[in-house]
Order: sequence, then structure tokens, then C-alpha cells
Amino acid sequence: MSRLLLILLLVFPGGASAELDIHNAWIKNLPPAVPVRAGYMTIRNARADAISIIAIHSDAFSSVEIHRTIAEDGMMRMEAVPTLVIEPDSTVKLAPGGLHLMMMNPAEPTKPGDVLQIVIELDDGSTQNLNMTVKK
Ligand SMILES: [Cu+2]
Repeated sequence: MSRLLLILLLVFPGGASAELDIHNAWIKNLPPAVPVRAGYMTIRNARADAISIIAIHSDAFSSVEIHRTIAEDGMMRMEAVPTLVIEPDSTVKLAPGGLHLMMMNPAEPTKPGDVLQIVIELDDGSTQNLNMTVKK
């Protein structure tokens, strides 16, 4: 590694990528027979520009989508959100009954306490790894 690069890494530990501050990232545990899990988190964009999540993937699931829950004619249904925009200086919550990650086909049965990693792709081309804890 060049000396300049090393210095840059020390001075700018996050690099120049558009990183989101993500807290309370967790996955609701379900019995092995259920082929999906829902994931929740609080996402903060402290920057002056909007950041969009354009894709999420994980070795622990066959696919991960962002969904929103909408009430229509008294029925609740879910709809995919292909791009989740987090406006500048704002916070988006994924929580039960609202926005959530829909995580398909766990590679292994999940249990409370498991930590599963996902990779979040942002619209600036950067990626962000996130550990999510499985909870009851
Ligand atoms: Cu869903």
C-alpha cells in the first residue's frame, strides 16, 4: 500500500463514499417452515445530499427486497420499493407495519442471536455492509 493511500485512509476512515448511519438493524425470527423473514432498521442520512439504496443482497438469503405496507380497501398489502431515497439530513425507519426488508429463503434456519450480514448498494456506486441481529 502506498504511503499516500495509507494517510488518506487514516484521515478519511470512511473514504469518500456516501455512508448511511444505520441503527437497530434486526430480523424478526420465524419458524424454519416459513420461507421469508422481515428486517427492520433506522437509517440516517446526515449528509447534505440525498442518498438512495438501489439494491440489497446477502449470502444468507436468496434475495432481499425493500417493501412498503399499504392499506387498500381495508386490506393490508405489500409492494416492492425498488429505490429507497433517504433525503438529506433525514431519517427513514423500517418498522413493523411499514417499510421493511423482505428477505427470501434463508440459507440456514435462523434463531434469535444470529448475526446475518447484508450488503447495501447505494446510488453513488458504493456499498455498505450491515450486520443484522435475529430477534424473537
Ligand atoms: Cu414484504
